[in-house]
Amino acid sequence: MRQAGRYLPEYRALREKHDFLTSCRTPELACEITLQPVRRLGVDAAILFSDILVPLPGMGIDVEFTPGPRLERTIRSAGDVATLRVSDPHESTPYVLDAIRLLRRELAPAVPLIGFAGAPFTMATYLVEGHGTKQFAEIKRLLFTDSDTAHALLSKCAETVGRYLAAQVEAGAQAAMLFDTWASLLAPSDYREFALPYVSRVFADVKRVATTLGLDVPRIYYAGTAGWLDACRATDATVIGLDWRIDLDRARAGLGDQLAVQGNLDPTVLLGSTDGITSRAADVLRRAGPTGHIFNLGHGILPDTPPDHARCLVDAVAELSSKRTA
Ligand code: 1CP
Repeated sequence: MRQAGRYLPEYRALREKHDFLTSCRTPELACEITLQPVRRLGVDAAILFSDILVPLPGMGIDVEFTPGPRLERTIRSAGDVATLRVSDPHESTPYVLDAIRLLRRELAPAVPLIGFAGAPFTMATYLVEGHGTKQFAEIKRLLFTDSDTAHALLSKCAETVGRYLAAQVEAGAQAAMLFDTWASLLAPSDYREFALPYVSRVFADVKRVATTLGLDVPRIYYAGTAGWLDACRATDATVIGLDWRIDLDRARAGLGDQLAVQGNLDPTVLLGSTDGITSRAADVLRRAGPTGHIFNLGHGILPDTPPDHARCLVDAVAELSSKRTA
């Protein structure tokens, strides 16, 4: 999940001088912010500093962050969908690809770089709602009253996101992660109709480009927690990211043994005592079993997290997992 951000004084210091979008659009700044948690926490992997909504201006919709996203206009009709472009990442987001190339030079070879994008359904949710929401009334209204327009919108999102994530792999990202934060609000049958086929399309693009390059790039699908978790087997992901609302042993029972899992510590645990952090981390590791698990928080780190507590977690996971494999 997000490992950079406001909980780090060095992030706040940079953000005093540069706004969020400027930080995303300037390869040197995006590179520096990506490296901040790697240096301070000693994590095993880096996640590119950017946002899932960075490709929207290329599709024809401006966005500002206050700090949550606000879109210049919404997409709610067939006519609106017709105004959206399928963007070429080399033209619309060259700075993301430059940041990746820069990071591959700056990161130690043992620290892989995770590239990411928003999954089509989650992107479509922002396009229809225009901002973050708790109700999701407009996106659901579109799905249930005009499913043809919803599919046309999801197709454009899938094509844009597929090209975007595949271009990140071409530029040097060593894993490709899709965030489908809002798909968990769908009933299983709606998930199968409106989200799953478009996730598969994006991962097909990633797989094709990786195969052409002779690379085996993990495809990580962040599903949060959802009633349709077993359907994730059909997404063509190789890893499923989970939040904390499901125990990993139970999640595995639904996912089968072909998929690795990622997650699933509640980030709020980092606000508590260091003893509590260590014992919760041990519980996640115990339920995950000895292989096929990438330890991670179940969602983004909270702004008032003490950086020392994040470091304590990384150290505890390193120690507990070295004991486990010893
Ligand atoms: O390590 C990192 O910092 C990675 C960078 C990263 C990622 C992976 C950011 C930076 N955002 C994201 C993903 C993201 N963005 C998701 C999927 C994961 C999740 O569920 O959180 C979503 C839904 C967004 C949309 C978004 N952008 C939100 C969510 C809330 C809402 O109102 O809908 C927010 C707050 C943003 C802005 C943003 N993105 C990233 C940061 C550090 C921030 C805060 C901006 C700031 O510091 O001013």
